[in-house]
Amino acid sequence: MADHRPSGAEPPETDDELVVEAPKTKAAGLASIRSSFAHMHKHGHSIPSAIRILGRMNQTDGFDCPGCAWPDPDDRAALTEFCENGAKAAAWETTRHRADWKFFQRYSIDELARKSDYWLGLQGRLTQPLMLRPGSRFYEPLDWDEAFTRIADSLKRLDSPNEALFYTSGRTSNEAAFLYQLFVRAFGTNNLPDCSNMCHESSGVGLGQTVGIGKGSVTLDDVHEADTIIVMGQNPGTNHPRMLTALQKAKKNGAQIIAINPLPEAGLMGFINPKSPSQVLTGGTQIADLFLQVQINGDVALLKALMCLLLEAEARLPGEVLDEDFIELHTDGFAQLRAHLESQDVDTLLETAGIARADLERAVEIIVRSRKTIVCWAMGLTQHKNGVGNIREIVNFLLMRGSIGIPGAGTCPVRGHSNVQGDRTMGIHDRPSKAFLDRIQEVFGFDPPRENGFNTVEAIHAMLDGRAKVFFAMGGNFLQATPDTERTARALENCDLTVHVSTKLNRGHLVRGKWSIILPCLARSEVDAQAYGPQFVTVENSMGVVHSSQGHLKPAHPELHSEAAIVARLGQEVLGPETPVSWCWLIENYDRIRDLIAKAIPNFEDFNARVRKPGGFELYNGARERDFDTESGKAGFTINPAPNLSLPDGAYRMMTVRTHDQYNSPVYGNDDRYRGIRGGRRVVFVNEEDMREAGFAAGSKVDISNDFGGKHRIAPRFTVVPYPIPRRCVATYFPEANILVPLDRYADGSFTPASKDVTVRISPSR
Ligand SMILES: Nc1nc2c(c(=O)[nH]1)N[C@H]1C(S)=C(S)[C@@H](COP(=O)(O)OP(=O)(O)OC[C@H]3O[C@@H](n4cnc5c(=O)[nH]c(N)nc54)[C@H](O)[C@@H]3O)O[C@H]1N2
Ligand SMILES: Nc1nc2c(c(=O)[nH]1)N[C@H]1C(S)=C(S)[C@@H](COP(=O)(O)OP(=O)(O)OC[C@H]3O[C@@H](n4cnc5c(=O)[nH]c(N)nc54)[C@H](O)[C@@H]3O)O[C@H]1N2
Ligand code: SF4
Ligand SMILES: [Mo]
Repeated sequence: MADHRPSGAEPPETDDELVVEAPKTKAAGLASIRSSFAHMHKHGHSIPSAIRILGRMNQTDGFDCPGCAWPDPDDRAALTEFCENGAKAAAWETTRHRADWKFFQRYSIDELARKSDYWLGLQGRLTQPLMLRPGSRFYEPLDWDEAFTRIADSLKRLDSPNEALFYTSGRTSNEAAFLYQLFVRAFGTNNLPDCSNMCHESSGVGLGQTVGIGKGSVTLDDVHEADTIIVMGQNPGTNHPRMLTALQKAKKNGAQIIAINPLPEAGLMGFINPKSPSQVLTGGTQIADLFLQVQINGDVALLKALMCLLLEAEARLPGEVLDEDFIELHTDGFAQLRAHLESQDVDTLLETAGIARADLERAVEIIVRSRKTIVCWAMGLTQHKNGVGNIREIVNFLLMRGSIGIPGAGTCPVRGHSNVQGDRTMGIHDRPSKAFLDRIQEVFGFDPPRENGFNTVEAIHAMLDGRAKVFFAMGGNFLQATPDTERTARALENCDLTVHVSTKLNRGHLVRGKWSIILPCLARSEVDAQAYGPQFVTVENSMGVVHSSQGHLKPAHPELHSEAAIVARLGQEVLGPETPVSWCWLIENYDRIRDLIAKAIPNFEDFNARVRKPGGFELYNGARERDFDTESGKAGFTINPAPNLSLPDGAYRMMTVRTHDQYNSPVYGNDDRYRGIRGGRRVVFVNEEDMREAGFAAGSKVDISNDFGGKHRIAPRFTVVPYPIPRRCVATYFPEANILVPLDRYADGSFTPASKDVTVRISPSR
């Protein structure tokens, strides 16, 4: 077995006191209020200051929560329209701590690499540009002018614009994203990998192919009106907590909820709304009416079995289950799907999924009550080799029942980062459509590059083999968000220059190209003052509502630039007289950027006026209107093979999930309250029967390893935690286990790394 040598690219093995308790069966409650304020306190805020900050979050005149992309209801609660994890995101961003130049004088990158991600995040906001010279182990301060000159020189020296990579994370505003993609395309490349590549890309591809739009079709009102809501591969109690309020409202209106997940996540089982004293007293409400404990990646088999049972039900109740009129008028390919389903053996499918027939029959009973069915999903479905197939099966299921484009029904991919959907709308895409590029050409008068750029997986390969030499990141943490941490680290180290535009220090800054630069930026909770006064920005939530976000806090440091201003400066320095726009003029007043967006991006006519309406406006969505933007103008049924889920002897299927105390790579704390974990992150959840068979006790120290593509990978010293998870399935946390996710195992058609289905072996630690 190869030795494991920590490279500094991975989180160190912290020796926190790990405490394991029974998992919770309900989310939120008073503990969530305590936790919100504890996190604000940890970042230096008194209770009045916490209330002042949180009270403006998600209000129409305030700033958009930097957490997830869940939409705001029209009837917002004054001062309290946020959840525990939104409060943590705000605390992390608005921290009173500062990682200034003295901090970087004190710690070398080697010392910083030995600190935990939690510790790095506690050090506070970055205040000035920093540079790491070749051979140096200390970041040193740099002035803004020199930073831009150096970056521009490196970009201009490249043999081809395609040797540069421009990554984006999903917090970037529409204004900054629009300018960024414009600059990158005017520079001459489509190399715009983004966090979507690792996230909902499979949703975008699967939905685009079948219903003609890569976004969900439902609104928040639809969720409230639905009769059945299926929540698959998603842990809303942690990752989209206010969704529980919407689910609760739907239940009050008569909806039944089916949860499909390998884990009985607390937020799927029950919810105690902390804002309701009666719920706090009575113990809240049950969320899932039916919990289907699917095995990891058993969803295609489950959905096929479900559709087979629906066909059987239709045979018993002709005309009541299928929506023949809709199928006839609006879809293609149903006959082939029906023939395919009729050739399937339901018992084999059920066995593959790990679901009992009686349970699935119960699901059918719930579903056939009404056509108002919504399917919500997130990473449990997209991050699989067959991630696109998973989404297409959901579409098959909805289409056969005509459950799309009517109130209370449709597709609901629940997005992650707060503006990840908007970034795509603005053109952050390594594979832009011809129509999009034509429009850029028409409006800006230059010929944008037409060939596809690199997505995340391709970008790592390009850095590894020297085809890409400059890596520029607009936010995010490319090192820890991507698979195969050691390979990604080598890829970044192979660059001539790495640049990170960031609010806070993360491990990605410690793995450096020959030269490395950090540009600190304003956060969206802060006042963004430009020549025409304070500016607001805009974002698009998971349901296609575009609205404004106005920061009101004093910037963490007077010298911080906004992301939009950083892009503009870069555009000016790099493109010089060849530039398609006057960058400085645009930055004086963001209305000017929005006027350009209105010209270049479909459905943004009159943007400045419409976005000033409190709550913003809803973008046109074809699928919502049954106006399917596909070649035939119809929605397409598809046939997707069920994956072979056999495992080699002694192997396990591992999913990497988030704890309740992290936002992707930023770690807010070392607890995962709902799953009963305190004080540690290096845990592996294992079924008790499997533990017995393998001879592991609770608390055993194990090494997790695998072999893929000729490479042996090992993540040492994890603690075994017995957990109600299906046999041969295990769960670990992201990013600790990313080292085990093979770079070249990704979703067919979307390149999304299969980080929810990693074959591993588990052995006692040596
Ligand atoms: N507080 C907080 N909020 C966040 C984030 C965060 O890190 N912290 N991240 C944001 C981002 S970028 C995103 S994309 C979202 C992520 O939101 P989620 O997708 O909810 O996040 P994960 O932790 O990856 O959880 C995946 C869920 O899918 C289940 N699952 C895994 N494999 C399978 C499978 O094969 N089938 C089924 N049916 N289920 C499966 C897991 O048990 C888990 O419940 O959250 C966003 N919001
Ligand atoms: N194994 C495994 N890997 C995964 C996943 C998984 O489930 N399992 N999930 C994937 C998913 S869904 C996603 S979305 C990616 C996330 O990938 P990324 O978006 O690249 O990563 P984050 O960890 O969200 O980035 C956090 C960093 O962003 C910076 N930041 C925060 N706010 C701002 C801001 O306002 N402006 C700027 N410029 N910078 C800011 C801070 O420096 C912070 O450290 O990870 C993916 N990786
Ligand atoms: S649900 Fe998401 S957007 Fe809403 S407050 Fe919580 S983290 Fe923020
Ligand atoms: Mo994500």
